[in-house]
Amino acid sequence: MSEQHFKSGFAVLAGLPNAGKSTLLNQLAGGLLSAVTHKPQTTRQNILAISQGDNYQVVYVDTPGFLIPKYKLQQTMSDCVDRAVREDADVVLFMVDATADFADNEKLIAKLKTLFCPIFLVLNKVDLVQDHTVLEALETCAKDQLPIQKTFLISAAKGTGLEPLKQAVVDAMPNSPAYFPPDQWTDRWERFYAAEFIREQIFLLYQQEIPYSTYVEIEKFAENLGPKNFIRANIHVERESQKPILIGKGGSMIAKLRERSQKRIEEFLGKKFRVELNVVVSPDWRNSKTFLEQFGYIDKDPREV
Ligand SMILES: Nc1nc2c(ncn2[C@@H]2O[C@H](COP(=O)(O)OP(=O)(O)OP(=O)(O)O)[C@@H](O)[C@H]2O)c(=O)[nH]1
Ligand SMILES: [Mg+2]
Repeated sequence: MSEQHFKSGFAVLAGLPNAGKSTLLNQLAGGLLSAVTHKPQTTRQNILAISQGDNYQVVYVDTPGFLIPKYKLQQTMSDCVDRAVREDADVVLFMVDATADFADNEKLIAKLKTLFCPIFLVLNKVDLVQDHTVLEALETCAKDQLPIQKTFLISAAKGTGLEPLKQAVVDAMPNSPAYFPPDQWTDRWERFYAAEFIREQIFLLYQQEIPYSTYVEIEKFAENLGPKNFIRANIHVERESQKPILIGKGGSMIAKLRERSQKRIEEFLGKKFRVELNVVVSPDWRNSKTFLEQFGYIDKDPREV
């Protein structure tokens, strides 16, 4: 295949929190690259998954759920969506949970209206919809407001309806050489995934504000040291009062978290790890520019370096 006919570009998944973007990314990537939980606002940063074929390379971009920011961390999440749809996208996959209220998409639609790239409507969770007319109504509603080029009915969780979507995405890619080396399947490294999967387990294990108030920092990632590799992570919380909740009575909760995180990391990285967790209070970090920079959610201001 000559370079001339090679297609490559970025397909950006955009949608409200909980629409199923990360579930779809994982299906498209054929692996568990992005954290999925039943709670909204699981994804905090853009995550890439690279899909390769003989004559194409599609870079799928999972973004945080679109929301109106209430605190600085949410502002950085919203900036991620903005950057991905405006600067990167060759096609936007507008993901809609077919069981949710479509009217909630109003602000996201206003943003998508300003784009020049093609938009595909992806109606997700169709496995939960009995009445097909609901899907038709959603499509009509979306088409009334946006220049939808194509519509796909999928169940990301069950993996149905994905082939036509994948093919349409490849067709929408411009002629371009590949952006990444052929054996690369993500832009993130093992440390990032270790932190992300510990965070995923926090989302699954704890209630209310705790998941939203935590940041996971990998303090040490050591491989090839004896029979087991070793990860030490600091879990940052916002307030002193959250520390005992995270730890639980007699350390029961943190022990459970450690066990589940270790299992998840081992599955993903395909190696044995010993995981050690430590809880640290970083006061009001979600609203602190200094902490958000330190945690990598915002780039450091070069004038201050
Ligand atoms: N029944 C059903 N559930 C789904 C489907 N796709 C995703 N889900 C569930 O919906 C929930 C949210 O999925 P995610 O993939 O984390 O959603 P997201 O859009 O990435 O959410 P944020 O990262 O918070 O923006 C999870 O509990 C998924 O298992 C689907 O096709 N059918
Ligand atoms: Mg997500």
